[in-house]
Amino acid sequence: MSDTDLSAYKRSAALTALDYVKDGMVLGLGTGSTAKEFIMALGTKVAAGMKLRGVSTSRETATLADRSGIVLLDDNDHWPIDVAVDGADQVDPSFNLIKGGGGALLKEKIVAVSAKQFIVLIDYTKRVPFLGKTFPLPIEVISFGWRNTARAIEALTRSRVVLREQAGAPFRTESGNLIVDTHMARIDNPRELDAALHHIPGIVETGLFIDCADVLIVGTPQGVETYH
Ligand code: ABF
Repeated sequence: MSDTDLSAYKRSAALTALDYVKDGMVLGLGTGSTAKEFIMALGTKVAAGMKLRGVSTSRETATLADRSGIVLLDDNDHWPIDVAVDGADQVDPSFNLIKGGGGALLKEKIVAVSAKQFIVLIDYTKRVPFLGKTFPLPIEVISFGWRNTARAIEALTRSRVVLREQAGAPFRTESGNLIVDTHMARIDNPRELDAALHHIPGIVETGLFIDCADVLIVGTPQGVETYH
């Protein structure tokens, strides 16, 4: 299935999420191609007179939000986020998520847990019987001693850990950190793994989003499915 084919399913999920947006809301705005569909669709609401404010999870999203006429709150404000909307890389049957393929997992998690309601938008290919295997778990680490941190992750997970690169150089997050992608055959207990990873010094945040999703909207060839 090509990305072009999947974009129609992402878009249909994004359009369904508009039902959760009301005039005057503060929105948490995710990052990635599915979140982009949502932010562009918000532009039609703003053009029709809706007043929306937002918190952006990346510079790319900030640019899109600006184009859609959404006023962004300052990083230093307290954010009264009504609804956060974002994509995901994998979703398991308990609606636990892997996120971070786009490299924005830290800001995405801060925004998701700050929101009264967190809505996850995916195309149907992101649903998996268990996390891992087809997508490595991204983990954001500080650069100081990152090789030691990576070794500790390898020892804990008994998995291969790969430093993410971009254009031949280490990928840097917007917070200035590195990302290591952890190739796990199967994540049996995402909650336990997330807790154990947080005990390793040097790990800033993991791409495991446990008990975060309040609503899951899935674009499928048969139509849109919504789960609460
Ligand atoms: C963000 O975008 C990330 O957490 C996730 O890695 C990615 C999903 O990608 P897309 O929406 O482009 O499929 O939500």
